[in-house]
Amino acid sequence: DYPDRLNVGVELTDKMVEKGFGDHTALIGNGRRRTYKELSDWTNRLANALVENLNLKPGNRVLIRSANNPAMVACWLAATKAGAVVVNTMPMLRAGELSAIVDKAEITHALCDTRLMDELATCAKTSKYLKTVVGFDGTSNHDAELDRLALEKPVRFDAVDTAQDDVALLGFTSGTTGDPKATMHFHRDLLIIADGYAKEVLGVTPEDVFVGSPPLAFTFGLGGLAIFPLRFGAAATLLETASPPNMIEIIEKFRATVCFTAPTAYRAMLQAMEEGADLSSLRAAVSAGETLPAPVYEDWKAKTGKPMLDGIGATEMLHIFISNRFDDHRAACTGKPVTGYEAKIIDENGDEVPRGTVGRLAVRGPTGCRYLADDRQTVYVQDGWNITGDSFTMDADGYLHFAARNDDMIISSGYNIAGPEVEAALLSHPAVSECGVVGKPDEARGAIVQAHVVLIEGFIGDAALVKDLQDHVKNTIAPYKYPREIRFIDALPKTQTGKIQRFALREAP
Ligand code: 3SK
Repeated sequence: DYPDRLNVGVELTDKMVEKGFGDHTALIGNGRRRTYKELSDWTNRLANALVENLNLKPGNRVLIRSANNPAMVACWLAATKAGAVVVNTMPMLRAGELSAIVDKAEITHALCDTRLMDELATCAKTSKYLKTVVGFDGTSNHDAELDRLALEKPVRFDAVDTAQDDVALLGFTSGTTGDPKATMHFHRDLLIIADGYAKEVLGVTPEDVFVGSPPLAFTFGLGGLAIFPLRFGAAATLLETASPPNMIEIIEKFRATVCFTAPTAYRAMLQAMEEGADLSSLRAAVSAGETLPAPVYEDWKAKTGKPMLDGIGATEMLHIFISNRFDDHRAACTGKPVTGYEAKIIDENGDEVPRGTVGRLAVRGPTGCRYLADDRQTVYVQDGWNITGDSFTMDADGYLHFAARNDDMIISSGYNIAGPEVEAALLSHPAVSECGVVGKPDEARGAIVQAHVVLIEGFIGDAALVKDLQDHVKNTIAPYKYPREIRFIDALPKTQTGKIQRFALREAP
């Protein structure tokens, strides 16, 4: 239940000060710590500058371009307080990708870390929408135009009186297909994910300190590294380069308690623990964005005595909607729906399949997909259910088990083979660092299983290793699933959010 008039920017700053969190640490990053009071003042000054100097109007679409840092969070909150619809973007985007977003979202204003200005300036030169571009200092030294404008402004701002169902955020997703879509999320949606998943599953308290790697431009990161801590008076540490060693340093230094990252980083952390890293402060290790291989889950449990919380989310749904729980978790299992969400497994006709049968995952709940001006809306939402594009089974006890992205299913000689299952088998071989498995068209079989493998340093990709990997898969899962073709590559093609671009592997010569 949320009031009709609701501004999520105010809820996460000024309201937290009113609730008594003024002196608590809110953000840590770039060598500085900010309290909730400082964050509230900072965002109010910025919002005054956006309105008075940059003529920002409620409903204007504002693009923010930055790596994860406190200034990016402050800009997002300030623009939200001023009633804007925000599009957070990642630093790696080039002018062409930025232009596609600017055109699709009809962006009028852009707030950009001055270190990342070039590509945005190129995009603005030819844009019919983007007329106002202003720099901020991502290093928090307040040394750029927007910072200087803000410093002269009062620390009070009359936030725009938005409705709970006004759009606050556009989350862009290129998915694994490369064709961008914008998903609209209301002010209330940004609180629902905190009051649902973060409260129910993680039990966040003001004592928590968050750390993690997903970009704030990705709703996984915005939730996990900004909304969840700020909603409960906790602290967020923000890292511009969130490599495993940097995350470990922060965990040790600030005794971080909640970590959001993907299995590949957890594998590196497990290795670092062998070498003495102290991750004992972590009480919650959230894994999402990629399938969690059972060995990583098992290893984590064995080394830390705590579960790794695997979950699945989607930009369309805003955040995680199915998850394991601290007191109810298992390997190779995504868990059960977060309170408020329902899930079912359906066939091509939309009928529910028997328990244990692979089908398409359909979910509904308090958040859901609303694409901006996109025909794909009617594909994603059918009869009020969101069809996420993932294949799952639901077991007799109602637990959900990931099988594959629908387009990751390989049909070979009449067998349905889930690419990620073959990947998990390959990953349990000591020579394999990362891998992506796809179907390669084949006259006799329809498709064959083709694996693209990145080796751990020191291993040589020769015929003997191919045979060894094939035998290893045959001994690990049903033999018909083994990769008939194995290619060794230096790195996997990935989306900016770290997901394997299987379409690029399929297209590889
Ligand atoms: O699993 C994902 O890809 C995801 C996407 C958006 C938000 C949260 C998550 C975990």
